[in-house]
Amino acid sequence: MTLDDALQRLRHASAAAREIGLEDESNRADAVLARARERSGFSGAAYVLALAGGTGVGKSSLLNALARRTVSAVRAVRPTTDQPIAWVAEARRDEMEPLLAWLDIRHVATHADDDLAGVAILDLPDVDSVRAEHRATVDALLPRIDAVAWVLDPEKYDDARLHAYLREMSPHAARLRFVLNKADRLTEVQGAELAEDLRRRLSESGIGDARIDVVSAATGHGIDALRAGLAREADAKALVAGKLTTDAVEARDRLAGAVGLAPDAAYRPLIEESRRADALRSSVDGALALIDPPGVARQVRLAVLGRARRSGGSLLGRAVVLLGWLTGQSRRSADPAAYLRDWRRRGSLGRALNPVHAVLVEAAAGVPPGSRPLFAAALRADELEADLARAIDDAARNAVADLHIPGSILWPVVGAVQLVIGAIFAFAAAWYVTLFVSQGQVPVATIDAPLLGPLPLPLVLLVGSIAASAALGLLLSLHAAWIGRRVAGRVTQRVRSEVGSSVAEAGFGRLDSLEQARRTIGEMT
Ligand SMILES: Nc1nc2c(ncn2[C@@H]2O[C@H](COP(=O)(O)OP(=O)(O)OP(=O)(O)O)[C@@H](O)[C@H]2O)c(=O)[nH]1
Ligand SMILES: [Mg+2]
Repeated sequence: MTLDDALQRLRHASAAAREIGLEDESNRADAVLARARERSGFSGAAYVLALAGGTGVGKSSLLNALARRTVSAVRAVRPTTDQPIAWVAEARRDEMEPLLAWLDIRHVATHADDDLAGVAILDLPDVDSVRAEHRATVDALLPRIDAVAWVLDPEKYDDARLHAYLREMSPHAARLRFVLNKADRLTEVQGAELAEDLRRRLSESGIGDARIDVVSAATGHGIDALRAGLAREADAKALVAGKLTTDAVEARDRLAGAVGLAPDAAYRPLIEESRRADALRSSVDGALALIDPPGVARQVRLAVLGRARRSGGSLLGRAVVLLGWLTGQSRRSADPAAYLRDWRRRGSLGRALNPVHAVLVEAAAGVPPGSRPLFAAALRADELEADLARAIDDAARNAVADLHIPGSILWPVVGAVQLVIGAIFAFAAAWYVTLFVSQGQVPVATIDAPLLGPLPLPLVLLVGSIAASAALGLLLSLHAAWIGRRVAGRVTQRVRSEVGSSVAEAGFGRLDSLEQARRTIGEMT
């Protein structure tokens, strides 16, 4: 991976981490980005190699041996070196100045050795003495250093603290080398054995095939070979880019780890897709059981029928509608919006709540303990009940937001015919009243019906109007039922989709945005 790619990937990952509230992790990643930007802005003509190690191993002596003169003080009192000292090529000094200032190096010695012009060597304070500030100085400096030569001696080559340090630095193994100093105290065989043992220990700490020089700063043994090795590391630019790329990859891996993703493994959701789908389906089913789409459909059908009866009903039918309205019956049985609004009366939210709740708790448990509280807070599982209730309210409102109970131009026509029939019925009834009052003195016309013979006209009118009104009423009901079914079908479909999307958003919206961030952090470029 190129440095630009690694930085780009880290930038995206850091922004995604910040979006989901991983502030500290994101700040750390941004510090790596800033460091990379700063280091890239300085001279790439030479890389910076630090001599690091415990007190008294001979770091300063080694630098003096490389320089063939005293650059850094060596004394019997431990620890000796308090401040880092840089040893750079005279010709590069000015060019290196801003980089050394960035590293806060105040002591600079120069040399005229062209072979080592590509490397600035730092003698550092120790990492293990009683002076805690030495360790602090080194810890602050090391992340900015391009390469490190760990200096060890026969006593300190197997220190547990050293290996803990090295394990942390193992991703930078390509830019680490090891100098086993004070070889004059060992026979050649002992020196070789120690180097072999060190190689084995390093490999256990994640640094395979380590470069080890066995030297004596006191006698100069191995110093030329070490100098040649350092001179061979000619491509300072590539080395610096390699260091910064490794930093960026490591920082990205840390972010991935914080959201429960294994470094260099493909993205995996906290909750498997099928498990999430099952939970959503159960939750939507639970919500629909409360919303009751068949009940809503019934209300719609009755509302359509009511409207048909109001505009096309017989006189009797209209009276029934009016009565229903006056008693509030129609508002209870033919008001889909009110029926939807009342979903809470039809049971508890448990069936909708529990499947999602279980999944959210499981999701929060899927990230490392450090980020768990943050994920749990972001998922807001404890507010899920209120959120779901709100979501169902919204769905209930939206599903009928633009619902209007349709009419038909046929119905007023039927209504007018019903009025005429009503008038004929009233006329026939009045006729009978007249007959009754006149005690049969009024002559009555008859109509000859086949089979039945002559039938009195008022009777024909009376029975005929009742039959016609009933037949029209039946037709009206059938027509209204047909329209009602179509509207109810549309409404229930809408109810289902509104509930589906509202519950999905309320239940999984936050998990989905966390997953979106995890996906960005885990993205491989
Ligand atoms: N026998 C032997 N002694 C050495 C060698 N290199 C250094 N010494 C001695 O080891 C002691 C420590 O050397 P320094 O160079 O000051 O060690 P340092 O690692 O810089 O120590 P601090 O500055 O305290 O971290 C001195 O007494 C040196 O003379 C070596 O190759 N052989
Ligand atoms: Mg020293």
